[in-house]
Amino acid sequence: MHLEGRRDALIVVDLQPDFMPGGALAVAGGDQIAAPIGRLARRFATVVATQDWHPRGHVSFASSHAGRRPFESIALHGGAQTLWPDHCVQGSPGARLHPDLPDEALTLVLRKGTRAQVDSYSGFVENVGPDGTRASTGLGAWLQARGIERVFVVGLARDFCVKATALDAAAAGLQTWVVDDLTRAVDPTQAATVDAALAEGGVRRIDSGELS
Ligand code: VGL
Ligand code: ZN
Repeated sequence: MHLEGRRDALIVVDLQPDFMPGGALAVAGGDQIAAPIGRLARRFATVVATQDWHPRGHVSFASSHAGRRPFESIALHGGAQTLWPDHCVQGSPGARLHPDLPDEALTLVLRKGTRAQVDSYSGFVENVGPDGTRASTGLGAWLQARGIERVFVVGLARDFCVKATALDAAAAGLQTWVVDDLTRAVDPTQAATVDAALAEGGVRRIDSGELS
């Protein structure tokens, strides 16, 4: 596939130390994709980096719910919320963007999950909030205002924020690819389920070696 600067954007999802080995919510192999994503970013004229950026005591943290453990699920705002170890706390080292992501190549850094009572896996639309709706982050309109028609999604984690971001990009009318070799999953054993959801949502998959 031939990249076209005018209409293509790279979306780098949550490339942050807390999602890498040694981090608070470590994703196996997360560190292996940082340098190649950094190199790929230099080839795009439009690069959006999402940054998970939670206040202390965030509703997605198991530590915020008495008696709950990480990776349990609770009912929240009429939906289901997985509980996580404390991660990507605003201003903490684990919440920084990975240094292999060249700052000068980033067009937009979009912080998400910033509201204490609402999580956001997707860079486009938050998870369900207290009013029962999902709030837009504005990213779809931002991309459309720049004439972006196609987006390529990389980063962490494939089964949560990459999946949600790609599905919402496709739902926003963008032609959407997940660049498979530049993602890693929290639970790789569920890959078939994630792949089916992506296909169902109209998201295509590609390897970085196919981009020219
Ligand atoms: C993510 C769980 C909690 C992700 C973020 O980036 O996939 N997963 N917060
Ligand atoms: Zn998070």
